[in-house]
Amino acid sequence: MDIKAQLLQVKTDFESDLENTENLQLLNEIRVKYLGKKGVITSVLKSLGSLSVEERKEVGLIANQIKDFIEESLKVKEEKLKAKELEEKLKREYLDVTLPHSWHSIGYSHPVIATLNEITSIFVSMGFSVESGPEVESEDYNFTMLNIPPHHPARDMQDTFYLNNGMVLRTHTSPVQIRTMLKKKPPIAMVAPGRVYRKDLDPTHSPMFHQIEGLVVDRDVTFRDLKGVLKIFLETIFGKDIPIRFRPSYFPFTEPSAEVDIGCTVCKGVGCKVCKETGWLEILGCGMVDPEVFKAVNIDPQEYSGFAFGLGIERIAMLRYQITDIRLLFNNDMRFLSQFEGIG
Ligand code: FA5
Repeated sequence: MDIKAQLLQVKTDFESDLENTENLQLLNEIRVKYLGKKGVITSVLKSLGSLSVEERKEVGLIANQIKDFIEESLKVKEEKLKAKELEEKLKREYLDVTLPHSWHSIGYSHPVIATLNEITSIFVSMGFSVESGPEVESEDYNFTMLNIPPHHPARDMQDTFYLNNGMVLRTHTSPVQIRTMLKKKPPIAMVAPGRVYRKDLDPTHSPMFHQIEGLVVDRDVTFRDLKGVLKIFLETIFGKDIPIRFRPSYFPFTEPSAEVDIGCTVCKGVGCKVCKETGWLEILGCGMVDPEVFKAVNIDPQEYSGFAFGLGIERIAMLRYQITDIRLLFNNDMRFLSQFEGIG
């Protein structure tokens, strides 16, 4: 076959190769096959040297036309294939923005923690600072410096977990009163939320529960101040119309002492199982700081006076959400807990 015929054959072969090419990788192989260094066109062009000048001109012209044709055709096909690939990719990666999204819950506060945070923030809004202390506490801070000497029967009021090393699991948040008064000089207005422990287990008592302690120490602090602060707090949390009563009581670290009752939130004072038919619910303990406590932390009781209070958080959460068994709060049953989504 002469060179001209060869070239025409090359063109025909190229056209059929191109026709059968359906992706960019094959297209590149065709480019190499026809236009590469060792490609068909290059080798035809190299062989032109063996021709006469006339023939070389003629064949050279045809060869270059075919080369241009191949280059142009490759370019057009490349664009087509690229467009096709893009279209397929878009189809493959189609995103239906109207589909419902998969649900990931972001979590929410436990009803006890939500109540604790809410109570803390009410006192913070009245100017109280927030203090903390350890859950493993010395007997001194948990009892002795709070005017409960060793072997005093008052220690039995709070069934205590004793540890082997002579420490205790704190039975109340009151030791944070001692820690704060040792650390800070009056005026003091602080609350101390935290976990406490007692050997207790029944529908209204748990071996681990939460308390929040309050302490105010300054010159001329009176029982009226205590009543005012607690009234604001209880009305904020239970509503303006909540009946409140102060009942004389006894705590070794306050004198005089009181317990505060609110009108039963379940029966509205008529009498029911929750309030044991009394119409009232005990909500917290409080009183004026006993001079013996001031002496233990080197604060002069002639110069300063103060009040303190302590309340159980679970008790408040149970009243607010009408929970009848404290153990529900600690079983971690999602059917129970999920009812509190969005409360805090
Ligand atoms: C005290 O713990 C005193 N420290 C409170 C106090 C502080 C009085 C400052 C005066 C001045 P009491 O033992 O009553 O007091 O406990 C306070 C509250 O903790 C109770 O009213 C009750 O709501 C809650 N509480 C007590 N034991 C448990 C328990 N086992 N489970 C859940 N809540 C409890």
